[in-house]
Amino acid sequence: MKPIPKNEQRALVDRLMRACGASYTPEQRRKYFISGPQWAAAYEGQALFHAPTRKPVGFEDVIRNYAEIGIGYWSTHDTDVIPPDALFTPEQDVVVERISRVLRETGVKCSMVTTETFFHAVFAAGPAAESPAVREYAAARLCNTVKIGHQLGAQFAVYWPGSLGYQIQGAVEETQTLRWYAEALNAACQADLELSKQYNRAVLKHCLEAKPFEPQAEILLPTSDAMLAFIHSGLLQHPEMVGLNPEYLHELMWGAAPRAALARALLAGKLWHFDINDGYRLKHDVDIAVGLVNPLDWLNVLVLLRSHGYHGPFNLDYKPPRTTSNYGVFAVSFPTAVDRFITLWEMAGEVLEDSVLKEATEALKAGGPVSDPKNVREITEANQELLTLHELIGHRIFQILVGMHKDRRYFV
Ligand code: GLT
Ligand code: MN
Ligand code: MN
Repeated sequence: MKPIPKNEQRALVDRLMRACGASYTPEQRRKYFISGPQWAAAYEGQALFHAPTRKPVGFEDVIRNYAEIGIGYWSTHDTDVIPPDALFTPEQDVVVERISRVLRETGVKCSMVTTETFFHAVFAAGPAAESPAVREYAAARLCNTVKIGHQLGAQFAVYWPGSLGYQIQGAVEETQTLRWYAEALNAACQADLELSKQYNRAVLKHCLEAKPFEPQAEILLPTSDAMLAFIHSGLLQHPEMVGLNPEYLHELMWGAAPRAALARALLAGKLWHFDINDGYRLKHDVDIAVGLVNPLDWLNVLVLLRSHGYHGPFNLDYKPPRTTSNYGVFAVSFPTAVDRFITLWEMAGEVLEDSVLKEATEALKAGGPVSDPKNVREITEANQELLTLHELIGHRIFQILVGMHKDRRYFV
């Protein structure tokens, strides 16, 4: 093949995107509670061993592009949009007003705000550092984000305490650090109780997000389960205001079954917000777009969420790969991520309606007849043939994933 001239490359990408077909319209995409983070679209491809590969993109462009694609909601860190030195100054209000304007113009809604407590040098020892001044500043930042959330019409605030931990063991006393962290959350909830009255809005749903490793070497709240324990530890003044924002990959990273982690959050009534992406077990936080690594597991996750009536946001917390261009971020990366999510969500509906799966599941729940409830051999044998249905169920879900339940056939 001849080299593809630079000025023909976008047209090629567009043509092949059209050839993929099966994309949803912006109107169809807007029916789902899908949010696009500012930081995901603005990610420039940088990492510890990686120089940026893309140019900066501001919030106006991000929101306008989301609107065109049909991503109805937008989420942001405070410092994604307001430079750290401008926080708490009149410049902050100017930015918030500019954001409000572009949200109004595009019809995109701000669903979630979060505070960056991990990047700036002030958080070198974390947001619950020994220094009272750092802790006071961190708490003020959380409260300020709650205020911005109300000003922008958000329903959720997310907290990712990835820098709550240590590099050097023995330097940090864990119980004390967790108490200090709880104080910051308490301040944010207290501020919310006042601000929500002032803005005449419902309080935000405050959601903790766990990640097992990065950026600290050891993390004090590494999993969603650890966070559930923390919420109910007695340290929080308003545990009813605090729930979870699990991230699919963050559970996979520590070797968990994400679906089981989500199930535990559901049982606790704390599954409020969900970061959707994909990646590999026991590896670092690669934030690959939803469904590109584990589509079968994703389908099963969405079956669980659909069957439990989860109605919270699906936040596209992935990083467009550094091989994708600035143009590709909005031409390919976001629309395809949204469309795979919708396809998997609708497919999950088919799983729940499938007659084979229904009959198999009901039969398993009925079990085999037993006359002597203490006779171990009889109980075992009564269910032996039925248990083959577990594997049959797995096969059927695979068939649904590849469309064979709709007569799609693969001939040799
Ligand atoms: C950071 C992290 C994400 C969190 C973001 C919210 S920040 O990118 O890796 O998983 O959701 O603070
Ligand atoms: Mn996340
Ligand atoms: Mn992640």
